[in-house]
Amino acid sequence: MRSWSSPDIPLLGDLGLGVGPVVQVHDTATGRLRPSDPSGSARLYVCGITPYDATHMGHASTYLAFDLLQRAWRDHGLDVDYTQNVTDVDDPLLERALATGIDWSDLAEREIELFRQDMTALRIIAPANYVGAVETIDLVVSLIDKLDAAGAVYRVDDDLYFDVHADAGFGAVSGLDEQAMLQIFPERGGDPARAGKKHPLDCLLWQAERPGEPSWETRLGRGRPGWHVECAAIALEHLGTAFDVQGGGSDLVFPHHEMSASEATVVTHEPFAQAYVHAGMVGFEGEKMSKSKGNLVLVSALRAAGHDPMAIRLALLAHHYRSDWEWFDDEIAKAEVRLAAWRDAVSRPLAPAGADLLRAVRTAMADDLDAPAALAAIDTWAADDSAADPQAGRTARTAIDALLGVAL
Ligand code: 5CA
Ligand code: ZN
Repeated sequence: MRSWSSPDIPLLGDLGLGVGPVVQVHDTATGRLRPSDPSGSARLYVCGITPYDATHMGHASTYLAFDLLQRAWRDHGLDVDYTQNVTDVDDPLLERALATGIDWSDLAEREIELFRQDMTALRIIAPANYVGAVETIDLVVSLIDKLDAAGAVYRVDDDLYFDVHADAGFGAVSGLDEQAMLQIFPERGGDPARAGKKHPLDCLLWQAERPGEPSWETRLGRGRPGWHVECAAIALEHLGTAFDVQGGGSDLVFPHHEMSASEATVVTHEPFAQAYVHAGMVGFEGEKMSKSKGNLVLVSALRAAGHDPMAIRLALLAHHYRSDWEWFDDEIAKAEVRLAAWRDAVSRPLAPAGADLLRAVRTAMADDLDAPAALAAIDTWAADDSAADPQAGRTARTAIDALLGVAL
């Protein structure tokens, strides 16, 4: 489906400013920082929205994290091959459509368009491949056929399930034991208690048609894809195996990323991704911000209230992507003060030399995307009134644009 338009990203290397260091990112599967320095393009898959109640600040924070990763990769001289999905047919979307009386595909289209507008306003790099589940039915069917050939599929009534123990490495992404998995599974779309399953953790691959719900005629019968296999199919098709980073919020570690990885590995006999990178959860009023709870701060509402999208971006950048944090309404006012100070600072005819600042920002961002450290370095530079260098303001403006995506 149509993506959105990416912002222009200055290449600091082309401006004679050298290249940034190798990027280190935290991999959930190993619990360690790992260097991410592929030869050729870096391949990135980020799990996209389920399009209802888009775009809240939790979504924005997660997509910003992977925008920062791409900026750091590019600064190191890499090209980036970026794919994102849209879960445009799934239970929560259909439930919301039913509850509001809006056609499910109209609801999805409306929310995807709002998401595109919010991402554009926040200057978030767009995926080259932006792919909906409803565009992916054939790919899913063919992946399920391959899983079946590998002996990993069984039927419960007319639905198809994945036998998670077909993958000897099941559990390697989350590192959770079975008891912990069993606790989380039903909270995140799983159905451990369904009669007829071989193991409670086995997950749905294909759901047979239910009355009043959308379905597609395929050689598996009339139905629609399960959630995890959608992302496995899209990522394999557009990025291949062992791509560099599988990304999303930490609520996707289990079961979603665990299941997608196992389903892909059973078919390809290769790792799904090299690293699993997860953004922390943004909360509001004491709980995780979520569509199902309704405690949302929407990017579009902040924009409609007249807040500069660059201040929204700066408010998000003030938190490390891996931390869980809570949104408070005064965050935007603080970001507006910082934005104004930075705009003044880069406009000075003479400013403190920019080389140290560039080094500090690059070092921070290559070290697991430490945006708060980068912001602190820029604050220090902006507050320093030892005017010396006529180029420094321009260098700082360009570096802040390239590495943090903030247009001053
Ligand atoms: N469509 C699936 C992924 S395939 C999905 O999780 N959709 S979503 O709309 O619920 O979330 C979209 C992205 O935002 C996911 O990466 C999710 O992990 C992330 N996300 C959701 N809520 C929050 C939150 N409160 N804080 C940070 N990230 C969040
Ligand atoms: Zn996904």
